[in-house]
Amino acid sequence: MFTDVSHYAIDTSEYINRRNMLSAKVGANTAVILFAGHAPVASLDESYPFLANRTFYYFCGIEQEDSVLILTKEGEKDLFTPHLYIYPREPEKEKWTGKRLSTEEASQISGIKDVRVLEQLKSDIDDIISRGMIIAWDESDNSHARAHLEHELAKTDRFDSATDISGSVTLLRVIKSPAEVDAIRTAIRVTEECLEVLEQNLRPGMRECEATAILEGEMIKRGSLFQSFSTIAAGGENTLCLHYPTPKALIPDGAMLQIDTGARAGGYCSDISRAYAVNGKRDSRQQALFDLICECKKTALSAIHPGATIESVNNETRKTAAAGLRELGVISKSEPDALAVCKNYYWHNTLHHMGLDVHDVCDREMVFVPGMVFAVEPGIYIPEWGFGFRVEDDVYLAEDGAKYLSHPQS
Ligand SMILES: [Mn+2]
Repeated sequence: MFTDVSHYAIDTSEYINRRNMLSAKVGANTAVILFAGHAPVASLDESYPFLANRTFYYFCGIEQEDSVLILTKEGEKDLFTPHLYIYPREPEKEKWTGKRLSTEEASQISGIKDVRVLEQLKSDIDDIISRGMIIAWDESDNSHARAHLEHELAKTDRFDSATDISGSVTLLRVIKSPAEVDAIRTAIRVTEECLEVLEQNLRPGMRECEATAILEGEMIKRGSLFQSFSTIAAGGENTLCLHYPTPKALIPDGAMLQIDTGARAGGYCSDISRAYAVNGKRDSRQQALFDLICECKKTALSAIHPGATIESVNNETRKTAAAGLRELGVISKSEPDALAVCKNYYWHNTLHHMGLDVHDVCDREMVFVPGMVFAVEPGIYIPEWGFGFRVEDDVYLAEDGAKYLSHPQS
């Protein structure tokens, strides 16, 4: 039996909690307006797949195009009154694009009693503006819908009072609740099952995209129709391209295969990178680099503690990388500034926050506190050797330090 996440969902009480937590950070007489957004057009009548704006989703759990969430805080009230706007059921349209949520279903998912049809949105927003309420929105949302509201608001005298809530939202989203950690753990379990299938099918001469197909096929089979991002599969020298976009090459005997992939569960991401010897046995250089990267991961894990920052973890990990590269002779023993030269081999950050977005919202200066979840991915790339890679695992920050959520590769 494998893990099936096709119906994995976070409990409604989570969304209610989150709205209540946000209401404590917003002043009186305010209307927070958040948009699900619309799938971008690829060409003519073909669109890219739709994924709701993650901040919108965070506060209501609705994954349906063009939906809008308005949270109003009127008079002396402490808590928001939430209003959700969705398309009405339309059997003719649903013949083409599938079943839409009924107001009852949307209400059940989100815990919002007041679910209205989108036709009402414009007059409701006009009413909010005419009552002199402060408009609050997420300025990191680049959707057409928000641009349109900005345009409309610019015609009134209310524009200058509009406030950005993205900072407050970030403070909520970076701390994961137990239910969120459970969703992430489930997404990781799916990814690990799929990686196991891939490992059983690795063989010299296979094409990179066959690895992609195995992983993404196995994820879809388990109900992760959406992955955290497009899987990266790069063999041999192609491992020197971090976001290698054209996995068409054959992977020769003796080469390494870099995999960077992640399933979703309940909208939550996982993000795991593995470095495989395609013939099942690492040669001495491959093994040496693998060992060094694992050493870097150990350093990173002990550097991730309450009070640390992205920068402090980067600095500690780079020291381990620089010392190891000198040991391997990649950086000359006579080099006076191994740390500076290490930048030629250590190209990217060691870690990033992970949640509803794979590179989750954060403030880079933010000091780590318990409850944060990170993908930790030290990577070393050695053009002189013709390959490089990263090994990535996901961790949870507890009071007493970082704990693995995934099972590290050995
Ligand atoms: Mn990552």
